[in-house]
Amino acid sequence: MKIGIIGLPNSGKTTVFNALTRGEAETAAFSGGHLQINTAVVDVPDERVDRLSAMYNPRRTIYAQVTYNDIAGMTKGAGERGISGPLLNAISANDALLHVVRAFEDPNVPHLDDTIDPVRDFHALEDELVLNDLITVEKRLERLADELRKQNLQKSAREALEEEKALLERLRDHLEAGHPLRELDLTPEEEKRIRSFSFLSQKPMLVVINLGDEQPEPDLSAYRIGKRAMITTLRGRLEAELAVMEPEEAAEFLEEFGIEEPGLKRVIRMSYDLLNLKTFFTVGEDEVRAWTVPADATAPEAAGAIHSDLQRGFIRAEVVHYNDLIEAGSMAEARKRGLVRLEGKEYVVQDGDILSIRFNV
Ligand SMILES: Nc1nc2c(ncn2[C@@H]2O[C@H](COP(=O)(O)OP(=O)(O)O)[C@@H](O)[C@H]2O)c(=O)[nH]1
Ligand SMILES: [Mg+2]
Repeated sequence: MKIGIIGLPNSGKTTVFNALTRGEAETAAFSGGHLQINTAVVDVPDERVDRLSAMYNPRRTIYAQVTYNDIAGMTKGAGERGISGPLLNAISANDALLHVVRAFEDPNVPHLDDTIDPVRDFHALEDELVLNDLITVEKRLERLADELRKQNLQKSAREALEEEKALLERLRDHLEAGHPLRELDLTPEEEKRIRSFSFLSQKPMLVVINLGDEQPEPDLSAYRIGKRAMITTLRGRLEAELAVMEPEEAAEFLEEFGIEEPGLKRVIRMSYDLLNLKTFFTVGEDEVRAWTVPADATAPEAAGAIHSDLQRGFIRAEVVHYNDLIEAGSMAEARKRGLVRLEGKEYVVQDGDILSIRFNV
């Protein structure tokens, strides 16, 4: 699972990246427009894993993970010409986007437009994504028109082209109205048809408003946030400093600024939830572990996430839901109460299921 951090220059992308990853990548007040990427893998905070780990006291505890890519090089106006190839590839390689928007004031950090206006900046970058996709769609529609003018087309080939044309025209109308593609409901077949285009505005997005250290929480209703998008705030610089402190020092710091809990946990959790995946767990003395699977995964597919042998030789899954296990207090008690079930190949795994796979290879 990869999340690309995008935003205008000096919005605080690298700072937010450092906060999320406890990293120390170089930030710069005068970063050039060139492409540069920082990458780090981060554990997704999950109190269910914490509690399971406390219950089993295993040798290893493994959380779900996400990869953050801090992608520099996005500028205003890029969409008019189409975003450059390497930058486009760097952004489209992600499953979701985290869009950092500058709200902090600092005369030492220049802004392209001189004034600080996060609502303007958010919509400017969103427009770039939409415009970039629109250019891609229009290019493809021109090609399709050329193809369809050919006389000697087979009937089936013509039908396929006509179908693609109809779909792309729908996308074009949506984009021309200024809406990102993530807000358009598509069937799984339609999704598949357009997957290879890697449309930027189709990716789920978390908008992070980057606040100054003591800036009050802004009104978020001024931002147009549609389907498959979420918005939150983060005190980027403060969180980045906090992220690399020793626990004692961090506690003092939190108290000084009147913060209950670091915001980075919330942001990591939100960016993971955005991907619309499910988490299941495996437990034991050796290892307590969170696994990530697509929302419609069946028990054998979940087994396959652990090891391909487990999917190939899948017989049954022993399933107890996390909530049931916690309520029962132990696996033995959950069994006694009949909360541990055997499920077959058709079973669709639920978020929070604890699985034990029976297999034979
Ligand atoms: N005052 C203040 N400065 C910040 C904040 N976040 C980032 N900066 C500064 O803004 C400059 C650009 O930040 P950076 O993370 O490199 O931005 P990027 O170009 O989007 O990666 C750096 O000098 C940061 O220290 C913040 O919340 N408050
Ligand atoms: Mg940067």
